[in-house]
Amino acid sequence: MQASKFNRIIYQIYPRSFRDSNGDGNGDLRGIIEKIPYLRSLGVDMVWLSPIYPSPMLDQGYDIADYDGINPLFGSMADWEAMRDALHQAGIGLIMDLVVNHTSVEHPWFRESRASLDNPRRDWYIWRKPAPDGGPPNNWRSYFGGSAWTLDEASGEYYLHLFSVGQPDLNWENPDVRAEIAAMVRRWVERGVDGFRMDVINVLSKTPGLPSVGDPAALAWAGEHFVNGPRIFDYLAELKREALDESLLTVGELSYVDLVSAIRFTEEGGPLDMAFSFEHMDYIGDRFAPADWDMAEFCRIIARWQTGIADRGHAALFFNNHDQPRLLSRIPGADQYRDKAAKMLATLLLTLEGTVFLYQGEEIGMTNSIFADRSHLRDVESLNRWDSEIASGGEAAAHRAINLGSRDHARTPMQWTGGSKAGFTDGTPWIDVNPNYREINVDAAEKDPDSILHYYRSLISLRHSTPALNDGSFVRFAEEMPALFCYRRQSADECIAVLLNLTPEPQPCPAVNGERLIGNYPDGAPDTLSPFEARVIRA
Ligand code: TEU
Repeated sequence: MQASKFNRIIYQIYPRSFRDSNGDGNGDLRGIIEKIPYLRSLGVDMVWLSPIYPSPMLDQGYDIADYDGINPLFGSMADWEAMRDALHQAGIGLIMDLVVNHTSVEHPWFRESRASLDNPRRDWYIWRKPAPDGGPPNNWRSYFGGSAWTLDEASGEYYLHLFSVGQPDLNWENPDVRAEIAAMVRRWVERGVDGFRMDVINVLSKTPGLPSVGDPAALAWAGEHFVNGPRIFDYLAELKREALDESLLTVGELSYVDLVSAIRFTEEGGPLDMAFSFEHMDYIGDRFAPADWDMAEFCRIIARWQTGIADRGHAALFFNNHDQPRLLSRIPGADQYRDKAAKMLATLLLTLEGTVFLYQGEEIGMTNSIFADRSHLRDVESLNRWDSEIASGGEAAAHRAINLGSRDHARTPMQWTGGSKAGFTDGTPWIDVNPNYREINVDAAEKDPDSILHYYRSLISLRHSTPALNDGSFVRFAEEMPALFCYRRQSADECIAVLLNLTPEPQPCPAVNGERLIGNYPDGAPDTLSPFEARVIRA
């Protein structure tokens, strides 16, 4: 079946950790080419590549120094073209990461901007004089900790960086900045990409005057003057008009977004095809000091978004990405039932309404890793957090925070084999391989007909061949049973029922008659679900 734009299944590759072809310890584009047969056999329709542009890698490539180049760490433009062509030959589309809220401090635009107060590019970034006490111009906090402002000693002014100190925010108020970004996007379209994942795309527009926020530490306030700012819809409409066409797939990453605004971004005629929202990941609060993971709450949020966005906007569905600890490691009881819990989560993800995004390693049930000390961490946010925990709580507090919340959990190398370095590299990997690679790897999963990997394949193929799973409405039932998540996907001529046990204990469940399409246990009693059991039934 030819998947419509919205029915595609998309696989996120974190290139530095996917496959290293030249033994330098860093994943690369030739490594991706090697693994195209694997992607094809999984049945995915597109891949999204996290950034591969030239970058000092302070934020692992989300700090871009040249929008039109390829980081030599990953290969050359010729390698990129070879990868694009090989993907296309395999029938797989290519989505590039568009990071335009900020550049790297190494970008020539920023070098010029910081060179002098009267440089023509001074206004391309957000510069302000110090507050009367000499401190930052307002109380905004960086997403990665500390003030969002850094003083440039040479000019005596501060620049704004919502992310790391190496990622100054572009000034989208300036029409030259917008024109230059649109031209850059057009160049990538001409190079043959099939879509864009737009990094923190709802924070481009800041409230004029850059007023301080109510309480910089409180999530509800944190983004008050830059999340969905006053001109955001104008900017994105302009970008769409100037650079994008309908054949491209656009997915926005929306920071701190609520349902109402997510719909505005993705409704018919809106600026984006679909959007990632974070309520189902962020309800635990601070990732490094989270509330207990609560599957009932997680599913309640999912159900609310499913029902709310239906027919109005379009959701990009995901449980894992390069910014999140592995979901499998967060769920109470899943350590005892890794295989069953991974398949239950897969069943949930692949039977919801929206466009499905998988993250590398999820399909073999990869888990969080262990970081012995600071020297094993690579992520700028984790390093910042380690330091602040050491200062306030000491070593034990730092370990606890990192083990719960570090983005590095998602960034350990893809586990291809049980051999040396998990078959990721012949060299020394840039970040340690998770020690569990001997049991959890693609090779082993290929050989086991009952593996998580084969289960993902079956689900992907089921979704591709079952219209109701793509277009059917979502209706929850048996809501009075908090240990379960049950829903129907209903289209004009088909009804699919999904029954999930969210717990590591057997649970009574409503009886649903019909043909069993897939499940993670052999057919059991109709009125009981085993630990983390998932059942999909054509009702
Ligand atoms: O992430 C945006 C971001 O802020 C996330 O860290 C988000 O807050 C978190 O996942 C919610 O739990 C994007 C990229 O995905 C990330 O890798 C970059 O570091 C960041 O933008 C800056 O470009």
